[in-house]
Amino acid sequence: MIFKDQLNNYIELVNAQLSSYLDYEKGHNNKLIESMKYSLFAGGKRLRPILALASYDLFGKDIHEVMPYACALEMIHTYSLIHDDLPAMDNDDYRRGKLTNHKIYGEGIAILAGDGLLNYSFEIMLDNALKHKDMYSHIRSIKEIANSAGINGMIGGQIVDLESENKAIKEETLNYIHMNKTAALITAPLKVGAIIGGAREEDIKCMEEIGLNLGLAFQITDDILDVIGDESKLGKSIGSDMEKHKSTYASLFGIESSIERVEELTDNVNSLLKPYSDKSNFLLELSNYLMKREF
Ligand code: GRG
Repeated sequence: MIFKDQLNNYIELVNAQLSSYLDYEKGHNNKLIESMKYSLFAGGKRLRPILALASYDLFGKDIHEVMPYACALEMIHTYSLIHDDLPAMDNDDYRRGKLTNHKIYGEGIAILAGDGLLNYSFEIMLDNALKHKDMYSHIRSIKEIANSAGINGMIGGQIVDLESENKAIKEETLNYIHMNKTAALITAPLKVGAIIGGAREEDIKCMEEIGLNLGLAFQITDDILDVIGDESKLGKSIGSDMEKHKSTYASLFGIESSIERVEELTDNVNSLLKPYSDKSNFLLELSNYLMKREF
């Protein structure tokens, strides 16, 4: 299958599954479900679930096995964006060109929508794990996802990012922020796809390496786009990263070195995927595509 077809195929699968998870009867929690759906279907790229599905496809046979984890990762990602946009954090009025959750539903509901998505993601994963007599790979995957989203992952990176605002920071601190705030939740889907697909330990390790390189390259590209401008960022309001003077790769090392670093990291991803030959073509194209932000 050619890349774009495969990409759309993955996106459709994920969207259908997410819709079914949020297909609730009308009830007392109507507003909450509506606000969770608002952000979940506000135009995200579905990068994290796509990575889980693509990694699974390298090793496993029935993609539905990994779907609960792919969808849970998107829910966790969406919760983090809802909370990140709140006045207490980045105070953004727009995301993906649309009003942010709290601008539509108010801060209280936006906080609960984020909390709801986070908790529901674990409910979905554990429900799925309980359907299997041999739960090892499922519990291992859930732990992987909890780690990547928690204090030793995304939240750990976010707190250091918050504390570093308006300060000069060292390269080591910036790396910590990027590896935890961004790369952790990009690495988890690649690892989980391999774990659920029944991959060997060395392949799981390789997927982890790919995720760390890809995640860092993804964040540096984001930093570069923040400086050189990009249409998708036009919706950002007062309080965005630039106005708060957050140190980024681009501000610390300049655009040229940042681009070189992204190329270096993308080359690493390409080399790590080589042993998987044709089967890894999708991931190969995806990583090159991501760096050019054509996706
Ligand atoms: C508030 C708990 C909490 C965590 C915040 C993820 C995060 C940590 C903040 C979001 C802001 C940000 C710039 C994060 C870096 C990672 C990143 C570039 C996220 C955007 O991911 P995409 O491009 O988003 O995959 P879409 O819109 O496609 O879903």
